[in-house]
Formats: sequence, structure tokens, C-alpha cells
Amino acid sequence: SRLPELLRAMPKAELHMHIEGSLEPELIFALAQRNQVELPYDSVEALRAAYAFTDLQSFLDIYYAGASVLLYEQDFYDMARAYLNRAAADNVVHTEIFFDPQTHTARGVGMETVINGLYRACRDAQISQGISATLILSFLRHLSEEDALATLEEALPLRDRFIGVGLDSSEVGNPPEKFARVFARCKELGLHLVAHAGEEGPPAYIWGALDTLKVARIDHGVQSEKDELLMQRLVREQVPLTVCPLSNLKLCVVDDLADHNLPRLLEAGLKVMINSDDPAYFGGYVNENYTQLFAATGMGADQAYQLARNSLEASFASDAQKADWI
Ligand code: ES4
Ligand code: ZN
Repeated sequence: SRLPELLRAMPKAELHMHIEGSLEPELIFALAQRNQVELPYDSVEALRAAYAFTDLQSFLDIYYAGASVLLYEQDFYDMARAYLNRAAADNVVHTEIFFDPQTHTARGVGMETVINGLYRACRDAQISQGISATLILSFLRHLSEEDALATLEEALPLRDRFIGVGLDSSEVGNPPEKFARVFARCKELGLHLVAHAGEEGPPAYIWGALDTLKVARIDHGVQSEKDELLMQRLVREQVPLTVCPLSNLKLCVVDDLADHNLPRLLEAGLKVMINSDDPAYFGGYVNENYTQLFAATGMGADQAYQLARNSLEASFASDAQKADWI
């Protein structure tokens, strides 16, 4: 079959990827040594062995520990260039990269250190690899809305270096309504809005993200199938869902890739596409997500084209850029 080659070669966008989740164990150890940071693991192998997750929180605990090696602008640059090299190799023509500033500013790292390192990597990758790369500042929902508002204020001097804001981290118990004021402020500022919803949390969180936060896309959204009225709305309004199959498998949101609901969501007319979420932790970059999901579910070339087209259309790229791709 030529399907794996099609999945590899077709131009695509990646719209749901946390840059801190692209830190490979080898880079975590190299940065720990470079920065004299102590790690609670003796080796790359011991760290990788800890990547056995039972749910979102069990992953987040290790993900935040891994990010503790990031201290200087060059660290953020090196991390992002490594991801952008992998993305370009997967024929990603455009990527919208989440970053979690609060994970770093809480450790005393400057906001400008984070954003300038990531931004310079995006600019250099555009020049040397031709990949279009933009940044989305993501608020940590386990922290307070006051913390998110202060984070936004700190980032505003660098407003032209990110295109939007998102909402991630521990979902259940932290509903979207908790962030109504900060998202309203971001909307006034003309930022693009997205939020994680319906990964582990209920359909009510997807309704809340749409109606209260006014987001343009839902990150994950795989729990939408539990609510027929919500499904009808997502189809009618063509709300993009940035689905992450290997993430859902590794965090036990689904028991088996063969049972993943992406083929059903696509068939029902939802604007879904495939993304890697935290590729260093979940077993692969975007093409690995495509090839494993297609092998498990029996989707074919028609679905491949539709998913790639959805990814490009659902991006925040300009109409001129989209006209070049689609
Ligand atoms: C995340 Cl998979 C996932 N869900 C929520 N927040 C996150 N941050 C990084 N990965
Ligand atoms: Zn995510």
C-alpha cells in the first residue's frame, strides 16, 4: 500500500503541540548537565522508564519536572529548533506551538527569556527550512485566574511575538468559566483563542469554552461524542477539534487506538485533524500519529486528504498562506 507514503508526504499543519512536551529525554539530560540542574533520574533510560501514565495528571507531574532544566534563552531556542526539525521532516508546512510561560516564570525564568528563545527558533526555521511557525501562549488552568492575568500583563510587551492564547494542564475541576475575564481581555487584544476541553472533562467544558471563553478551536474535544446536541453544533459551526490520538492512548483516554473515535467524528462531519500533543512523551511526532491511527482503524486516502486539508484550513495562517497550501 502507498498509504504510509501519502501520510508522510502530504503537506499538513500541526495545531496542537506543547513545546515543553517535545523535550526528548536525551535533551533533558544534556540541558541538566549544561545548567547544573539535579534530576531525580539517574539516566535517560530511567527517565524514559517513568513514562508509564495512567491519566493526564500522572503525565503532567513528569512533564513539569522535565521542564525544570530550561533556564536560558538558548535552552528554549534549542528545544524549539529540535521540534521544528522533526516537524519539517514530517512535511509540516505550518505549526502553531503552545508554550506554558507560568511553568518557567514560577522558577524565576524571565518572560522575555522564554518568548525570545522560542520566537528566534521559529524565525530561523522559517528561513532555513521554509516552515511557518507561530506561538500560542497557554495559561495553566490549575493556577488562579489572577495568575493568568498577571502572566498576560507580563507578556504584553512581547505581544507581536505570539498569535493567540490557550488553556491547558489539569482539566477536571478547572472549568473554562474560571478564566472568563482573562479570555475576554485577550479577545479585546485581538489574540486568537483556543482551549483544551473534553480531553478528560465533560461535554459541559466544551460548551463553556465555546460560549464563555469564545474560543475558535477546541483542543482534544474527543468527549463531544457523549452529547448529541453538542455534536450537531460542532458540525453546524465547523468548530475545529485538534485531536491527538497517541496522547489519548498513552493517557488512557482510549484503551486501544482501534477504538479511537476520530474516524466517527470525521464521518459525522466534524472538522477534526491529527496532532502530536507532547511527542517526546507519547511515542511520536505527527506522522507517527497519522500512521499508527490509520493502521489501527483502516482509514484510507480520502480520510488522509480530508484530515490534512482540515489542519491547514483550521490554522490561524493568513488567507494568502492558505491559498498556497490548499
Ligand atoms: C497537556 Cl495532553 C495535555 N493536556 C492538558 N494539558 C497539557 N499540557 C501539556 N500536555
Ligand atoms: Zn495538549
